[in-house]
Amino acid sequence: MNPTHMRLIDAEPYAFSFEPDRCALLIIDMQRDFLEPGGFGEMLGNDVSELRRAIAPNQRLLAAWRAAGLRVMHTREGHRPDLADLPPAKRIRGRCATRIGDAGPMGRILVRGEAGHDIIPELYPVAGEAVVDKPGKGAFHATDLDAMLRNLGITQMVVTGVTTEVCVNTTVREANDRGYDCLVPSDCVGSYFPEFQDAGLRMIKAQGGIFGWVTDSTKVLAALL
Ligand code: C5J
Repeated sequence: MNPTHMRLIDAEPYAFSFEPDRCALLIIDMQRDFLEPGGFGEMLGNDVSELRRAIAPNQRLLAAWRAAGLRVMHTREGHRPDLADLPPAKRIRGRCATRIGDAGPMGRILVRGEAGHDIIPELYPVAGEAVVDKPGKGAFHATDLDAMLRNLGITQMVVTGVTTEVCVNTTVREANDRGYDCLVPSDCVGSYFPEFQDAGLRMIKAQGGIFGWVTDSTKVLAALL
């Protein structure tokens, strides 16, 4: 593929003008803490198997994106080992018996450097792919993501990962306010709640694409050939 050639991707509410050399694949929080038993997601009472259906489509998209030589970035939600970047309100939210920073089966919950904080092996970053550690739900809050994107000339993103209504939605909204165009492939994002999966995607594409565009991974893959 010629990365300088714009191509149209079938999407809702209308076709997305894909400019490969200006577009990053941003994979949000595909971490063991959210996708494997014993982590933060399960601690909050969720069934992690709901999220795991997004793994295979992400693997196919990531492989094609890498093969096309395009830019990939990953994010991880988590906190410093001393928890100095963890707002007390976030630590006690949910009033769970086990909290962020406590010991769990995959190490301290949502703490950087612990096994559970790491990205799942199926989507593990390779050399040259930026990994953005974020303390919040949005990938722009308290990170250097915006600076990296601007310095690299990135103006649009294909955003995938988990969860649809929390970190994916927050990031797409933050990106939109900063002037980036975001395309979300519905099969590459996941929610613990089917109704939030649906609503989270509808909120992005409603009102003429108020936050961005929604498609599915087969249409993005077709544009990468
Ligand atoms: C949540 C996330 N759901 N990555 N984080 O707490 O969506």
